[in-house]
Amino acid sequence: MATSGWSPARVHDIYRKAFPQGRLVLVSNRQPYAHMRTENDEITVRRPAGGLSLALDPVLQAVGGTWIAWGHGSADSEVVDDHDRVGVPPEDPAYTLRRLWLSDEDIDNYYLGYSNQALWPLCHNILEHVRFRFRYWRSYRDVNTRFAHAVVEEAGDEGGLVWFQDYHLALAPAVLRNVRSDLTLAHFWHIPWPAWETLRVCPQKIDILEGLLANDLLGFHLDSFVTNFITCCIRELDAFVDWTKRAVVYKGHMTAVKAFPISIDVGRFEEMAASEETERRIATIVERYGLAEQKIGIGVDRLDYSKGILQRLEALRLLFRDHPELAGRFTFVQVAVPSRGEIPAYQHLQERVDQRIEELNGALSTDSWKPIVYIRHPLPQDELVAFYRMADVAIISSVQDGMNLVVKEFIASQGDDPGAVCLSEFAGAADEIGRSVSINPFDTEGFAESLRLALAMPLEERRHRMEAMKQKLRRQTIYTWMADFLEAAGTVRAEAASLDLES
Ligand code: ADQ
Repeated sequence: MATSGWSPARVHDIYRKAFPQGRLVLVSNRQPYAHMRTENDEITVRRPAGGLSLALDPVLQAVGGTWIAWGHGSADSEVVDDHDRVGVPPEDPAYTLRRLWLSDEDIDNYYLGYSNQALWPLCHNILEHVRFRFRYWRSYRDVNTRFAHAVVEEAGDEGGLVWFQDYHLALAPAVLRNVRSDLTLAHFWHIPWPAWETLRVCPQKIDILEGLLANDLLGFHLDSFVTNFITCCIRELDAFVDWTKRAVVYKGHMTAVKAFPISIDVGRFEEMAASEETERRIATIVERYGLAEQKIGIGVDRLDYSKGILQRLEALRLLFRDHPELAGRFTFVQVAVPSRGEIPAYQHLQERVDQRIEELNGALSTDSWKPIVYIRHPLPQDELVAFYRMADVAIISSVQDGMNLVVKEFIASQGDDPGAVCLSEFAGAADEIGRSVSINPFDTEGFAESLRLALAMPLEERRHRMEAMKQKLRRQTIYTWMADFLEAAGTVRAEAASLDLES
């Protein structure tokens, strides 16, 4: 298997080659472990079911160092020492988790406010949901400053890398740069970067750009996001740009801005999917939801307006309307985890999705069949894999998405009788995957027709397409992503030093 040979240990070697002495400090909003007090008054440790924290944790375990994040577990504050640190993983500590505490006001304003009602919709170009409030911004600035101060306390004196994750922390690099010019600062932005025409509506755009330009390396999923970011720097800051190197020089400091398309632990998904346990799970699922002799479609999403779930339901409505022969023969399984439920736009979305599914099921169900199985809670990864593996078609219909890992998880989970992939052209993954059935979620009729074609796709064509997609995916895993990023972080300051930045 082409993914073999990549492992946390190899990423460790790459890190140590780049930073022989220096400590790795990773900074993210979410933490990799939460300590929770149970009803029996015991403390348990909760780990995320999937996502980036799960993928980065083995690397931190291999490299050592510190992870700084918001401590949101109900017993988090009880297990830390006087410096808010706790060793993790709890059973055999390999690195330090440094927790930062947020008040309810911080959560409302920094997290639910500026991060998720200003930057998230702005970067996804969904301006109807953008809310700018002074109190959101003040809190975002304050929390970012506190994250930066925590880094100062954790970074040690040997240089090393500070690696920021995502849009919650756009200002922290600039605060840190002012006090620790010896550290290499790098940032990965997990969501799209918008065109200048969109960014310009943001009242704090200059601070955001300046915050990110304090990094030595800034990563996005796609080169188109890199281009958007650099264009914003030219339009707003009059920065000097070397397009060939994808480098921005601003106030005498160079930031390399590069694309690093993120991926998943491909080998792990392939192994899970091929296991006998998965076979057993599939049998149980078929039984539980009455899916025998059905064509099965699958959608797995956080309930977010960027994922195009309503557009997908509308395309399904047209598909069933125009192809009544599918009644009783095709079931769509929507697994949707409620997300950011305190925000009105998300509450509204949840209501509309619930209502549309109820309407569709109400109008079309028979005694022995309903068109949509709706699962409204997170599933463990091994159960998700079973759903992926049994499906005949996956629908990913994002109206805008940085990458989208679900499609990669689906591909890695396919076997000899693979499903077809209907993938929005507006998901970053569309640039990567090739050979999917491309859909435009804004063109509902075209979308429905693509679904019909995908469901009718002969086995040989599905195999052919899936093999091409798998080959590509195996070359780009979460480990190659980390290795590429860390290698670039290791050389970026030497590259900057070779330029005459003052001229
Ligand atoms: P998201 O928008 O959260 O992240 P996405 O790429 O869609 O992420 O991945 C979602 C993850 O959550 C997947 O690993 C999936 O398995 C898991 N998940 C979703 N629904 C689930 C459920 N019901 N039960 C269990 N697990 C579920 C952001 C950007 C993306 C980018 C990622 C990574 O918006 O564009 O791909 O970061 O950089």
